[in-house]
Amino acid sequence: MARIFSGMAPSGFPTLGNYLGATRNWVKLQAQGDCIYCIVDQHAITNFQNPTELREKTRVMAAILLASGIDPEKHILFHQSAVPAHARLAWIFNCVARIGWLNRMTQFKDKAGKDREAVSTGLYVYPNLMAADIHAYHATLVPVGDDQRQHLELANDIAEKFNFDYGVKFFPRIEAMIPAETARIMSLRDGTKKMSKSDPSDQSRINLNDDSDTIALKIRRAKTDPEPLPADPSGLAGRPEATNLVTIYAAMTDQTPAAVLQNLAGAGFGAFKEKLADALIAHIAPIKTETERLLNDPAHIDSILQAGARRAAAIADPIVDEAERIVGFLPRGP
Ligand code: AQP
Repeated sequence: MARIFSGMAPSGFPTLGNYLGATRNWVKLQAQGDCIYCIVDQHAITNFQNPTELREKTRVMAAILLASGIDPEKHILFHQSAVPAHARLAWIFNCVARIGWLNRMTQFKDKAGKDREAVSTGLYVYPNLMAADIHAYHATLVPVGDDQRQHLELANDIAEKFNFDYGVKFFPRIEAMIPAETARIMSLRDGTKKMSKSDPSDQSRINLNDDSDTIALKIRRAKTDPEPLPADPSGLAGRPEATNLVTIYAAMTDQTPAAVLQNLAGAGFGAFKEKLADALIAHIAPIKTETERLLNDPAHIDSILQAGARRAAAIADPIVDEAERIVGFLPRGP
């Protein structure tokens, strides 16, 4: 059976972008392989996190993933910092990856902005830790959104160079699983920017723990243009905000964008936004209710994550022990 790995950073509350780009696939993939899902708190601190809030966001993220349908009995759900194998392998990968490779990472350029000298070194080597997250399990399938494509290519380059430098065939190639139509959900305020949980504007995104009134308001305020909905997707060219809302509605109602437009051609955005808000609320409200129920018992959430971490470590430790042996470290001992 294929081993599937993916992670999500508790740098905010999960958004509709995380859900459509990643989580919804994570849930479906549970029928197809052994899944290891990781709340990557070590990635989250590449930007400063208030410690109390980080603990809260980690638990909320776990609760939302469980409420969305992740099964922690059949599969593994845990927090990254609880399995030291990730950091051990990341250090080896820091020494394998080349600075030139990291300099090409567009996510670093986007996140660092103009102030490159002032961001953390963790943000710079983040893709090496992400490669370690995956390779520590010899996972081969990685469900992610389109924004992570370049990082996965880098993870393959690192594995290839490790194998070449040490004359081994130790790390397998990994394959990205990127959903065709919802690979990149965009901000509600700017259709050219990805929807992001750490965007300073809460109005730019739908959070999976937003209540129904908040969802309706955010959709009413979402940026659009004055044209009605066209009859087919070609009429959305050059209209990023309209495209984004149609993509979201199509995903929420399990249709293609073309089918949505066939049915709603000529409708104005006022009426369309009401339909969209209703579809989102119908989908998100049950997740929010279950999330709140789970959050009433934080100790139970912690125990699920800790049990997951023990099972994750049992897989990763021997693989990372072997990687350390290959590079020439003495055994850690019992
Ligand atoms: N807007 C998006 N559309 C589609 N997929 C998305 N993902 C994130 N945003 C979108 C996918 O969600 C998974 C988890 O992402 P992450 O938490 O590791 O970090 P990220 O990609 O950097 O997501 P955010 O929301 O933008 O977080 P911050 O604000 O912390 O940077 C990934 O599979 C990602 O592709």
